[in-house]
Amino acid sequence: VFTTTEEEKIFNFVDYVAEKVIQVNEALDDAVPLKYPHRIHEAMRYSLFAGGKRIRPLLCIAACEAVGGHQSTAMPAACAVEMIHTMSLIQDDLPCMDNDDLRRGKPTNHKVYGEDVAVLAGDGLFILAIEQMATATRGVAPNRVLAAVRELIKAGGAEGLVAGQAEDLRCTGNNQIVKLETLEYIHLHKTAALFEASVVMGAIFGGGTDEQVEKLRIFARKIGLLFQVVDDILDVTRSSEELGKTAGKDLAADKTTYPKLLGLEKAMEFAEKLNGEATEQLTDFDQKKVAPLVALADYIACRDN
Ligand code: GRG
Repeated sequence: VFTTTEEEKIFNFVDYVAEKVIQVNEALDDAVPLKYPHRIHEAMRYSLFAGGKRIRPLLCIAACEAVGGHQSTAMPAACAVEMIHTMSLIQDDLPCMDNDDLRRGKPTNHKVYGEDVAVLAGDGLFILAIEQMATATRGVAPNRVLAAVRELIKAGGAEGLVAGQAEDLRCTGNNQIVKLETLEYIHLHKTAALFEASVVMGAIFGGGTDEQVEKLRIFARKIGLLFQVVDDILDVTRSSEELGKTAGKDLAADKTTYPKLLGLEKAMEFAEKLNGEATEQLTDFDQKKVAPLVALADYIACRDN
């Protein structure tokens, strides 16, 4: 929605996302060119351009802008976080992990390139992400670059994604029902950690104060958890929608979910509470500048895929 002058422009989320996704895709295209050896770079690009929603880069850019920064300073971090996300999906799909044939409706990386190349493609993306952060960032004080690199590494490693995945694997199978605290631990590490790194890195590169960075950190953790609670709710609602059309396969049958532990209504209330607590962190910010973050939180709360 637009009015006459640029100042009066009302925030339009759809246009914002469309524009930023194009810019992120261009930056990723530049960051991961198809070069020698071709097969490994092709495999890296295959998963990177397989239709991801780009939520983490969008959060990174929106956080940078929320503290008054320009997106160009956050773009290397936005690309880096998408590379780490992509590598984690490639690894998650491997036969030794979830053994999935499809991701985003397309054959998984190892189905197309073989397990050996898929592992290397993941490794290549992980290392390139760190290189991006260290070399592509322009005009940012070295202590900020270092702080951001630390955030990303922490989110990826055994205090983040790796910890969440390890705990998830430990709790999977044999129809185990895990405790609420364990479920929360898994989601905070598998999902919220990278949301947190995305937002915190954006705020660091945007020149945010320590206080702003910490508020945005809490915001990101809340919406990271919210993302998973909504995912669990969608599993249930999609399953019951499918009941009419198919034999009624329960999409969430073999895993513990928030609706399973809390009931659907309480899970929905929890999602609402998380969204409220997240946006509460943004009250002291310039409301025009945080509009994209607020809209992203609402999108995460209300998404249907
Ligand atoms: C980082 C060294 C290292 C290892 C990775 C395999 C692994 C360890 C972690 C798995 C992490 C994982 C699969 C988390 C799930 C995260 C998640 C919520 C995925 C879906 O995110 P969307 O919906 O995905 O943003 P799109 O498809 O839009 O990109």
